[in-house]
Amino acid sequence: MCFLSSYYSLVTSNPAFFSDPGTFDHKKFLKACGMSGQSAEEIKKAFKIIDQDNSGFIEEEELKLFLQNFKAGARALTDAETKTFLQAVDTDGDGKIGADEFAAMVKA
Ligand SMILES: [Ca+2]
Ligand SMILES: [Ca+2]
Repeated sequence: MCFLSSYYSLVTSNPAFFSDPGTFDHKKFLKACGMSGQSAEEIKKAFKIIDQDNSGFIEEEELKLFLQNFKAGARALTDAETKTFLQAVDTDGDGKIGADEFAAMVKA
């Protein structure tokens, strides 16, 4: 995924995201990752990778493991980080992130 192209710079310039609880900021993360410049197709692919059970939504549990999609062995997000992230992205309030909400987040 995109992520792969800018992945190394993301990991090396922001190691705290992956190791230090409480440091995650999805806006900074996506910016560092360079996802906003990705095509709709790339964004869809990224969504599918994060949607591990293929349900068509990123549920809280999948969001929690978000960082592990980028770096093997990365920490899980804390409950507080997961909730903040979810609330910021879940615009229709159903408690999970749909593909359209994901795309809107990436483009924001
Ligand atoms: Ca899912
Ligand atoms: Ca939603």
